[in-house]
Amino acid sequence: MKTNQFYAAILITSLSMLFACNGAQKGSGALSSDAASRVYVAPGEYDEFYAFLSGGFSGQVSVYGLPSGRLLKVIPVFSVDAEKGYGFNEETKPMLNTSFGFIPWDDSHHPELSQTNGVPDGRWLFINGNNTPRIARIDLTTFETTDIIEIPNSGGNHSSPFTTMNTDYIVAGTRFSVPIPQEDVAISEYKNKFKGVLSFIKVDDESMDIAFQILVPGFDYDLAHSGKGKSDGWTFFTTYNSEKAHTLKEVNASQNDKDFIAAVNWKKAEEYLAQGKAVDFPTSYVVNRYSEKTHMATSETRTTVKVLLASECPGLIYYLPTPKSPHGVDVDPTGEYIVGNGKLSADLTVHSFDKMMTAINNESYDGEIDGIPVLKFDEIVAGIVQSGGLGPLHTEFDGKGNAYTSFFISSEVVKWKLGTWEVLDRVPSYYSIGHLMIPGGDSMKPWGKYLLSLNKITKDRYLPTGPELNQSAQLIDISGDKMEILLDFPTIGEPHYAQAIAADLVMPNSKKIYNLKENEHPYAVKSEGETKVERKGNEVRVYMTSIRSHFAPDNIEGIMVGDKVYVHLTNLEQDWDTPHGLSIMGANNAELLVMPGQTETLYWEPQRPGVYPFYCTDFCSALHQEMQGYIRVSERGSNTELKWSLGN
Ligand code: RUQ
Ligand code: CUA
Repeated sequence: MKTNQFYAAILITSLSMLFACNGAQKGSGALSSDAASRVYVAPGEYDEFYAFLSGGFSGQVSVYGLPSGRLLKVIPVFSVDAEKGYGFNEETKPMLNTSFGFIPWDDSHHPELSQTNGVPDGRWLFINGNNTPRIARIDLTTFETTDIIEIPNSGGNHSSPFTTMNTDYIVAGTRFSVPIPQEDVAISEYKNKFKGVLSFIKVDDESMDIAFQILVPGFDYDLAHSGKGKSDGWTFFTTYNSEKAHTLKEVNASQNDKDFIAAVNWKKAEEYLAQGKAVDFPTSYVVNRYSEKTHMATSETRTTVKVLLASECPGLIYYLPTPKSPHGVDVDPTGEYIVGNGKLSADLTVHSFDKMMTAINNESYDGEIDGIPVLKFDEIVAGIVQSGGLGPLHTEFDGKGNAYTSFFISSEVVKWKLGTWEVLDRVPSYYSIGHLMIPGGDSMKPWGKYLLSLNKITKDRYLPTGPELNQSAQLIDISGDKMEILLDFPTIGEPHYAQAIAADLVMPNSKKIYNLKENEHPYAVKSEGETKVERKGNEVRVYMTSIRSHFAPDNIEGIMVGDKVYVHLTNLEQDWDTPHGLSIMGANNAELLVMPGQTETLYWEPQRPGVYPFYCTDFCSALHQEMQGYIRVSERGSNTELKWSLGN
């Protein structure tokens, strides 16, 4: 199809979709009669899967149970969260530090579960921050964010944080190329000065750091997936804008018939690294880690990063020509097929890993770009899925030889067969699907029972809520030959991507309390007897405890206007699900929500003399309403004695 014909097709399809949306009739939405019973999880029963949905512009991760679609938790990651005090209390503020300072918001796109032998293992969930390039790790024993690492030399951290099959690395590719190192240059210098980097981040139990970056041509790097099985050792990144356009990109970056999938041999990169081929680039990036022992996060600034220059490392990268500005790149469970989802195309191009290796051995090149060989298209293509739909974005697999692709423009999920490339089934999405997700569907062993369609537009699916409607997810049963829609549910923010895992791989490890005896917070107290208030100059530290249903101390006097007051609250409870909250009237801050055995700190600068109540915000017992106290604030320089009490 010629380009303008193609755009005409897009236009027609989009328009017809719009009419379809507006014309939808309510009351006729019923599905097969037993759909409801198949998503019904009776009161007191558990869901079969944990699903982790990105919050997009909310910066968070939300956890749902599947098949019920019940919201289990919202995990604060890249955005401050007043509900949990994340980014407001002293302990978690450092999590949001970057080389640009404290950044309380980001745009999170792709949750990614850690894997062992190519299968999600339930240890960690990673997610990227797109705007100020970052990657976070969430510990799945606590469902809390434990690490956030900034990615230097990057702009728009989109192709991230996809893992290798043993979580050797998680990766990050720059969506927007930028001057590297950053400098003040004319934007029209794009073609000469702007470059991309692909980052490989090493992960272990205690830390995350950038092992190396690879300097690559100034394209846009959109998505990634690593090889598995026989293709382990390779990571594939899609590129668009191989035109290197810097203005009116929607037209100028869509000129070339084919862009590329960059196949990166990271085992080769390790060899080059060992040979000392990497260059130390001066830079600045911040690594933040929350310790479960001290209950505090700390930030560290790193000042160099190891960079391999793709042009000087033969065998490190090959380009796989792929039609029409590919978006997602997805590797099937066997590791043989690399699916390029050309978002401006009707067809889907599937490359063969074996053929790629043969082409590399035979040096079947179609020229090179900045020293990176371009492989001959015809020699690497395994097959083409024809007329799958319009505007393919992402593909996942069911482990039974089938693939499922989201088509944004024609707004549908299409099921097709690996190897024969025939289309088997299609089901509409409501509306404009982006990613789709099968539990384990990008791993070697998918749980091929359900598929979640993550939709960009909601329109008329729910009761209207003014101009803004929540985005929407749609659960589809893929266990039979025909796909069946079972359930719609609203999401929080924009669920770009999601991951899901069998509940029994996570549930047994879920932590119930923090052991109070192991609490190494420097301002923790382990009993009411140790509680106290200390003044040093105008700095006041309150060592406070909570237990049903009182704080100790509960009355404090002798605080002055302009003091810097730190209330360190240790929750003495050692029972599951017994947090206490703390809020102080007039504190320019959020509440604290302190888990059993944990210590958190509320910072407060009292502004006016008076007596200020504080109270517990989490309904914790029959006497929760009694769980309160007072802080007396006197004029600066007054001689009110510093004293505190409980029970008198
Ligand atoms: S995106 S809809 Cu992953 Cu941010 Cu494809
Ligand atoms: Cu403690 Cu309410």
